[in-house]
Amino acid sequence: MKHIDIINACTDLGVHVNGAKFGPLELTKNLEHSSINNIITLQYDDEIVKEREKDNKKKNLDEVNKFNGKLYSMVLESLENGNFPITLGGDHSLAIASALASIKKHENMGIIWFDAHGDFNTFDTTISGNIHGLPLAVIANYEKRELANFHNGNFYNPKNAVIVGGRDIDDPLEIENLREAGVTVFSTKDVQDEGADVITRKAFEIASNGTNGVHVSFDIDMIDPKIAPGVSIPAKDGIDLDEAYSMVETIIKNKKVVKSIDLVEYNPTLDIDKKTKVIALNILNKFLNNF
Ligand SMILES: [Mn+2]
Repeated sequence: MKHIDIINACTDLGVHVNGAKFGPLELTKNLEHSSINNIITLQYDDEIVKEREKDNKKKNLDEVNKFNGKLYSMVLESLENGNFPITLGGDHSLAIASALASIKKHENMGIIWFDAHGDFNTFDTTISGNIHGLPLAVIANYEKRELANFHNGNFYNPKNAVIVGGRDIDDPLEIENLREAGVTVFSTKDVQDEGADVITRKAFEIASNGTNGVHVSFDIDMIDPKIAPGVSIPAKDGIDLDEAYSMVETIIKNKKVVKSIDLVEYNPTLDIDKKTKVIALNILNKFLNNF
């Protein structure tokens, strides 16, 4: 049954490294699957010159908001049509739009953030000024001032927000943000010690507790960069491929509660021998085969 909408969110406005904007089209250019209803592409205006200066704490703020406002409408429309949206990135700032569109539709949701990074900075605590370091804080209503101006619905309760695979979280300020908000963090070491399936099941228990569903945001940089080098901000000593695929299987086992998915941060310009592309396509196809 054709019911999955793939939304290509071709952006790298949220990070000073270029190239993630080419990820979605690289993944979908020859993609065919009986589950796909539609493949929709959103690109930003090529005239925009991205800000790369280290000292700007709000890089590309207006352009990120403009892009996300359009993306939010596209994801919401897919949900309103009764379809299942998979948003392909692109840098992780796009999840502000996709996750908030999903909670706009479903009103009360949890979120699982598979990521090497916390993405829980605010404009006060960010070191880089890259907006892809803030989305989970925005979604969880910890930093919403300027980055969710297109959204008039609920936010995610941090008590139903879980990070899986974290290992590169800014010390001490971002860690303090997460602790103060009450977000659960399962580190890469937790995954290695307890097993990917166990940790992912725990994440679903927390995210689905008292909610109408779960948004899954899967950042490919959670995987070790030796295995998946095509990402903008690699963090060493990541999880291995068996663990990543085990997480995907557990996501699929919980598909009744999963309402929407992101697959983000694949950067073709930094990939080596298409290693990361193959992994991203494997994960995408597992979702297409099972949702
Ligand atoms: Mn991320």
